[in-house]
Amino acid sequence: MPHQLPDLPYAYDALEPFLNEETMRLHHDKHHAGYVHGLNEAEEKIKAAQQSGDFAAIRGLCDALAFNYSGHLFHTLFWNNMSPDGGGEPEGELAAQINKDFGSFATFKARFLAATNSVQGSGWGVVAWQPLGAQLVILQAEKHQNLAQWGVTPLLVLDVWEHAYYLQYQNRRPEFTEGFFTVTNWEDVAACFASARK
Ligand code: MN3
Repeated sequence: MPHQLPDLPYAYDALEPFLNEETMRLHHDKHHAGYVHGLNEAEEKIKAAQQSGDFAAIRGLCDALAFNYSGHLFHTLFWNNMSPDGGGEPEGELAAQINKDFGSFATFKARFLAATNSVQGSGWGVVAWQPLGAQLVILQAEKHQNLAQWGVTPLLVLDVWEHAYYLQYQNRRPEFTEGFFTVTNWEDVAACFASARK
């Protein structure tokens, strides 16, 4: 079964004014769809190379696989991390973990924004659960796959590729990333957090 593009969990214009319909349509229907297509294509080519015994070809194909798989995963998470009913602050165990690892929600937010705003070129800000340290970690991803840590589970991701914001915000990345907190779906992040710790 090839990978499939999931529908957005809300209407294309549901996140306005933070993100307009045109940005969301292009981002989901063209960019995310492109990663799904690239992922399926890479998997097919790897399967064909395995069957023909051309193992030397697989090294290059794995670059495409890592890039497109990570792009598909992050976009799927990103759509669910936002909601027209989002915003505010996390509650419950997620809030307690944030306070434990970062001291306060304000410090967490400031660190996440600093990390995300300083991604070099195209990439993501990432909040992940790191099981070995039993802690939340703030990471950057360059492109989708670089700078990852093995074994961590991403819970919250913020896309700062220019396609995510340039139509509306041009070069004002910090305005876009600050606005993300008006739609953050903390219930979804908390559900991902609970699932990651099982
Ligand atoms: Mn994107």
